[in-house]
Amino acid sequence: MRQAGRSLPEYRSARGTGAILDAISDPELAAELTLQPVRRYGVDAAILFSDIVVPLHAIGFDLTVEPGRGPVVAEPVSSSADLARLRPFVPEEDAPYVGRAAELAVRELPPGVALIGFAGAPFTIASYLVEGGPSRAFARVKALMHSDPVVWHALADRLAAMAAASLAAQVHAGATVVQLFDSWAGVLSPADYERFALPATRQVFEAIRPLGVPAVLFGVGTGELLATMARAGAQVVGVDWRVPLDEARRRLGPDHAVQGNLDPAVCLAPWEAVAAEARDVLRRAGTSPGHIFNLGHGVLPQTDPGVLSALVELVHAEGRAGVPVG
Ligand code: 1CP
Repeated sequence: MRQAGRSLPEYRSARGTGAILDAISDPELAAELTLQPVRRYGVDAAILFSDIVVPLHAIGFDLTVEPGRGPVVAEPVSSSADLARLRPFVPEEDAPYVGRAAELAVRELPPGVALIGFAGAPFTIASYLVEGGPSRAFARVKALMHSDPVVWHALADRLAAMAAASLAAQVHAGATVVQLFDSWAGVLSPADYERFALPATRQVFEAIRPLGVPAVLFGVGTGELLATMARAGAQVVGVDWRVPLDEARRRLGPDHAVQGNLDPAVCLAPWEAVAAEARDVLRRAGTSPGHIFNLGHGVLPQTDPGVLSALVELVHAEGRAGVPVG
C-alpha cells in the first residue's frame, strides 16, 4: 500500500514538515518511515521510503518536490542539448543513503516480510522532465515523442539506465522485490505506449533480470495497455481499480501474476462496504498464477488506520495462501 504511512500519526510526527527529499536522504529516518506501516498493519511487504525522482535529484538535476504538488523541474527538457544534463546515475556515489536506508530497514523487518525497491519508469520520469511538473494533458511529452522520436528515445534510454541502476543498488542493499512505477502510462494510446514507452521499459527489466528478484510493473488507467505491458518483462503487473482483476488476467494472459486493486477511496466508506469490495477483489483475482493484494493506487491521507488494519486481517484470513513474494 504505497503511502500507507501518510495515514499514520507516527508517520506525521517522525516525518515532520521538512522537505521530502531531505527526509529521504536521512537513512535512519527513511528506514523508520519504511518500517512503520509494517509494524502497524502487519503487511507482507514494506516499500522503501524514497521517491521516483531521487536519482535525478542525486545527479544534480535541478528539481524540487513541492508539498501537495509533486516533482517540479526548474528547466524542462526539450531538445537533444538538454540530454547532457542527464549524466549516468551511480547509486553508490550519488545516493548512498538509499542503499543505507534499505540495509537498515531489512535488518528490522520480520522474517518473510519483503522489502520492495522501486524506480520510476522512463515514460513517467520523462513526463516530469518534459512537462516541468505534474501534468493533466501530457501535451508536451506527447508532442516531443511525435516531433522528435530520436531525442525521445535517447531520453528514454538514459532514464532506463538510471532506473536499472537504481533498482540494482536497492536489490544489492537487501530489497527482495522491485517495482517499476509507470504511473502515468495510462495517458498513452496502445500504439504510442508500444512505440515510445515499451522499449525503454523492457530495457529496465532486461537489465535487472540477472538479479533474480520478482519484478512488478504498475501504472494507473492502463486497462487498454495491459496486453502490451505483459510484454515488458515483469512477472507481475499492478493495476488500478478501473479494470476488475479477472478481466486484467484475461488481458495479460496466463503468464503474469497480478497486483491490486481495491479503490483507495473505498477505504473511506464504512467497514462493511470496504470488506465487501475487498472480497470482490479476492474473488476476481483468484490465485493462479499469483495475486498480490494491494490498493489500486496510494493510500489517501484521510484514511482511518483502523480500517487498513482490518483490511489486512481480512486479506490474511480470506485470501488463499499462495507463494509469498521475496
Ligand atoms: O512530502 C510528502 O510526504 C509528500 C508526499 C510524497 C511521499 C510520501 C511524495 C511526493 N513522495 C512520497 C514518497 C514516495 N513516492 C514513495 C515512498 C513510499 C511510500 O510512502 O509509500 C513512493 C513509492 C513514491 C513513488 C512516486 N512518486 C510515484 C509513483 C507511485 C504513484 O503514486 O503512482 C510518483 C508518480 C511520484 C511522484 C510524486 N512524489 C510526490 C508526489 C505528490 C508525487 C506525484 C505527483 C503527481 O501527481 O505528478
